[in-house]
Amino acid sequence: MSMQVRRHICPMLPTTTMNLQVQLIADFLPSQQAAELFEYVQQEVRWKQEWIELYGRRLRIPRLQAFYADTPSTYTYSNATFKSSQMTGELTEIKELVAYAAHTEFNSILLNRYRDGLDYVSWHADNEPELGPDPIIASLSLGAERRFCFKNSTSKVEMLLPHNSLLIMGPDVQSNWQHCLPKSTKIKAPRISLTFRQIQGN
Ligand SMILES: O=C(O)CCC(=O)C(=O)O
Repeated sequence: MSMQVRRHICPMLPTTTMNLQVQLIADFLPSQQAAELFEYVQQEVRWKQEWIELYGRRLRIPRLQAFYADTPSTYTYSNATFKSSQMTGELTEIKELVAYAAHTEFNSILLNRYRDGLDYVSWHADNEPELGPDPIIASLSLGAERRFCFKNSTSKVEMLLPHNSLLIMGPDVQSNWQHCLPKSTKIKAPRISLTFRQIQGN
């Protein structure tokens, strides 16, 4: 699989709304490469449905996940600890393209697989200590289009994340906003997100 970013064809769309520092790049990869990557991650990634502890109860996370890193590492999220799988050549290639677009470096990818609209992620910020202060996080969407929401104490912002779009959340987003991907009973098709992170100390 050989991939290129078409930044000259698909410029970054600045979406600075109410001081929400995010950018959404449409058609991030050429469409054939996006389709191949979607197929690759569906077939080759080691998907697992983990458990979390919430208010003293053990619950299954409402989506499948996988965690890949350049060097062996762990990532703890809502009391669930992910041990990394070794980064693959295909994932490294896409990681480098995303790092170039986001003007930063990433050493790990947390992947989420939403089997249909009943899978979701609830309100949270990616502010785990492993990410260090003010992390830049980028998320590549493949498959079904889903709503994505941000909120802080005064505002709520919603956007759609279509297939093959790259959302870049800037350094102050995780400290000032929470985000979620809500349920939708209408959506029957799967969606996968590859979320790119820089784990500190690796
Ligand atoms: O699926 C997404 O685009 C976002 C997932 C998310 O919020 C997360 O992994 O922290």
